[in-house]
Amino acid sequence: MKELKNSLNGEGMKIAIAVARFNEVVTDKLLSGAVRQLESLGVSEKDITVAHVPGAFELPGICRKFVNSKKFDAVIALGAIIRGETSHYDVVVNASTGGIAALAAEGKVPVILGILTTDTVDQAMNRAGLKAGNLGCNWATTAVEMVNLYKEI
Ligand code: INI
Repeated sequence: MKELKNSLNGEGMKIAIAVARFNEVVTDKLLSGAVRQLESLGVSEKDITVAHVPGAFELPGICRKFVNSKKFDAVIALGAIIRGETSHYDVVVNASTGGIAALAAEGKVPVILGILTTDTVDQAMNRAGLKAGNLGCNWATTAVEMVNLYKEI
């Protein structure tokens, strides 16, 4: 049996992050958590590219552009969709998460689903570092782990 090696060494990796401005008070925190964690895993600041888009609905398109550019080892999509703020919550959730999932499943490079879906701003803030840790950090870790795993195959 051969078991593939897992590693959290991000040295030399080029990472793209797409982040939605909608609910920026939350997504700013996700972004800084992700960047901080990438750097702590060895990714150089100059190798992190960030694109800001209006909302989570725009994330799948820009992430596809990042993937197709072949310039990045992984792509992270960051957003916050809050039910209290919108009547078309379900439309935005389904379109953004479905688009990211479809892109990720193509398996070209790891595409990380970093979209919070919550009922309230408080819940989102808690998951962006106020109480429960910053999920942006977790998603950055997932990106680095998956890049190394893809390289093993
Ligand atoms: N976009 C979000 O990222 N989060 C939301 O909670 C949200 N709400 O509430 O509607 C939201 N809507 C905007 C959407 O993502 C698009 O930017 C817009 O529909 C234009 O395509």
